Amino acid sequence: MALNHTEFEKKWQKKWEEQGAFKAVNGSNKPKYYALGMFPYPSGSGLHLGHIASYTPTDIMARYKRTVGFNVLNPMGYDAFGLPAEQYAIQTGIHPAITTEKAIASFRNTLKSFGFSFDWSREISTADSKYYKWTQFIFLKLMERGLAYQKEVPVNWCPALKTVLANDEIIDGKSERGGHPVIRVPMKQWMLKITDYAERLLEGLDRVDWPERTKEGQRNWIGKSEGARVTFKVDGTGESFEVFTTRPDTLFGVTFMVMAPENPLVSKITAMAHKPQVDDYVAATARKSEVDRKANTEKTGAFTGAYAVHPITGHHIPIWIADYVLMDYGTGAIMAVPGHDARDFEFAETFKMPVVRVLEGGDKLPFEGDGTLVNSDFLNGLSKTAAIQKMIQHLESKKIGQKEIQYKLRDWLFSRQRYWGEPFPVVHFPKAGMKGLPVNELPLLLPEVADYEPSDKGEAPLARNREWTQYPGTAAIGAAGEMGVRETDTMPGSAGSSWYFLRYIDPHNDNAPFSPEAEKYWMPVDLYVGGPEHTVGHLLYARFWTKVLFDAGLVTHDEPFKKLAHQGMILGEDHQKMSKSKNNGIAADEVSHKYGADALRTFVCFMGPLESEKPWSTTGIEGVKRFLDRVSRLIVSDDGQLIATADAAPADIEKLLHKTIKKVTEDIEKMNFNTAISAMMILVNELYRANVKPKSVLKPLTQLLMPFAPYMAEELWEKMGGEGFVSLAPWPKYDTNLIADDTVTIGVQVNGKMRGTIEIPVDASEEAALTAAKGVENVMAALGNKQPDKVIYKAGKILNLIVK
Ligand code: ANZ
Repeated sequence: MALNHTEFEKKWQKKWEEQGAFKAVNGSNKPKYYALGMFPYPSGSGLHLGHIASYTPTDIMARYKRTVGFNVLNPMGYDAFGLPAEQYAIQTGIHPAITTEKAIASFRNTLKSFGFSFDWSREISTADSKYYKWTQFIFLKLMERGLAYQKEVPVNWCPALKTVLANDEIIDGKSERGGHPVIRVPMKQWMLKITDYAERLLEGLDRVDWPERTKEGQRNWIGKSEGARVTFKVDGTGESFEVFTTRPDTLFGVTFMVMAPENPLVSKITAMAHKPQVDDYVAATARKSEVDRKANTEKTGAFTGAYAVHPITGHHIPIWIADYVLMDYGTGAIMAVPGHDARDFEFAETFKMPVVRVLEGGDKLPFEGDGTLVNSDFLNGLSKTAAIQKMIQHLESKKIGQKEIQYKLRDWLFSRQRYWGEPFPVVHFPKAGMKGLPVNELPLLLPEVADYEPSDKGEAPLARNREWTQYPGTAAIGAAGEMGVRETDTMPGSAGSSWYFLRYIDPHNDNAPFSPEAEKYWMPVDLYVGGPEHTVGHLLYARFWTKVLFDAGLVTHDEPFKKLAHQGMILGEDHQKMSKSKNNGIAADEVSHKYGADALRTFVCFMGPLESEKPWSTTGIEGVKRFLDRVSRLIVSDDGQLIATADAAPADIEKLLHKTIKKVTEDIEKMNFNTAISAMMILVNELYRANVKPKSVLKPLTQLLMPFAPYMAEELWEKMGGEGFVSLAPWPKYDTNLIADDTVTIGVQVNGKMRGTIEIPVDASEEAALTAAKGVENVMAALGNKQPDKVIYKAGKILNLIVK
């Protein structure tokens, strides 16, 4: 029997809390470190392993940084508005606030049991009016700056569910939940002008330490395209229209034009004889979801009977409509160049349209690569890049077009016809128009309603509390003597989460969302950890709001998250994604009851590199548990007596201790937690082999273990007479003299090309060198994850691996 975790977990939780061990200090002169895990949605189904996998790394960093002299902020809260609580309210009639409060209480308990070193005095909930007061305040700032507006936009409306659905909630034109048909209907919605920030959202990515694929994900989502706008006249009418093209060099290859079916010009230019087909096609398109339209299916379309005039050659070009052209990108119309664009080519094949080559290259058309211009008048002989420049100059000088930059990014649809969200602090007056509430009327509390269900027509539940919606205007807001109607939509879940990291820094401030001093000191977040699924949602919105607050002079940092890391998903033991239907789920609290929070925390780190997917393994956690028990057995006997000794450590053990301190320290700094744990395991094995239990080694070992297994570390530290909390004891230092002499850093080559370095003992065996090299990601990649066919090793000099 080693130490029993159920006995001491509660004890240390209580002590940490009573003594405020993890309180972050505002107004400290120490350097700061702000570690943040993405706050959870407090669902009824409780905390899952993914949460543990995300909060453990931030906690390790927070715990480590405290012991090396930082004032650490490691807060926790709840993203508490959202659909599930509301759905539950619809079914049961229980107010979502009650359900949410219950879920939060359960989350809080579970989170506490894992020993995370959160500063609980800073806990927040986005559904708390003390919090959402400031979400509403920030919305007013957006409104003041012209970044919030209302617009009729086509939304995915599901009549059966009576709600608007996001694109990813629709599969094959049907709702993911229930399989009900979804249609596109125009509805008045709040939009936030994130598109105004497209360029700055791109630029800022160059200044943050984020995983490259996440940055790339945001770049693609923002989707910057450089090209030109070109004007075409419609033959025989006074009308003209513009197209956006990234390939103005191909203007001589245009053989037809295509407009989005929703383009308002379509009805004006369609010839009488073609009206029936065009109308049919427009109606058919309206029934399609955006996802289906973007899917690369068979090309369909209809001819309008109208012709455009080529701005240079004067040729007449037929104008078609087709759903592969989208209304909300560019100008909602394109010039089609089937010779050099695959989609236009397919369309031309389907409708038997001419295809003209204007660039040389490729053995058949369409040819989408680079080449020399042909059949193109004054562009002939130029390269693609040069031709683009020359054409833009030509268009500008003749005033038939200009250089243009387009972004794929769309404005952010910011309203829901729902109950459980922040009410908009906005009133609509018949004459004075739309007005924001004065700040002293915030928070605008969510009113009581008779039922939570949205109506058939998309009318929001709040609209049914008629008394609440009435708002008598005042001179102060420029609507004296008028009766106004409150906005009855609510904000989406992503509102509260777009700034919560700023509230933690000053969570009890009733006069401002946060103080300028707190912002200057604490921001930006030094380490943010969460799932990669937030790449283009939350992470982009949070950056946008931060930039708006920066422009409003409320913050001094315009990028909120300096370093970002994603925890890899924990898979079931069957290597599949955990899911109810596969019944392969692992409940975090069950595991921690059985093996202890320390074992679970250590195991999620030991399973593999932070960012990679890792399958759960019961034998794995048992192994980690055994390791922790082995550590405690070096220090206390089964009946709880101290058995670690005051003897000096043998020289080789002492050396190994210092190497271990170095390795663990460096690994934690790099968030290579699995290798840090291996290093400690080696030290423990050596202690057993040498059959010694010197406190001079075991105390620092306990310190190294503290970020991973904090409860046990406290308990053992106390037994060994350590001073105060091991959680706050200064991190052990290593003696460079003790480790300097016998290790070298040597280069590792794969097929003669340098791929990385390893640090190994001067006299390390070939086998040891090879093992170390396999821990270097670049080397493994160059080996294609295969065994080398030949190994050339010169001890202390170089390791060269040959693969055929
Ligand atoms: C002529 C052309 C020739 C084009 C060629 C491409 C290749 P990205 O890079 O994604 O910005 N386009 C423009 N607006 C569109 C819309 N609303 N719906 C669908 N397609 C649209 O793509 C820009 C290109 O996509 C534009 O350049 C246009 O086709 C098309 F060899 O113009 B291109």
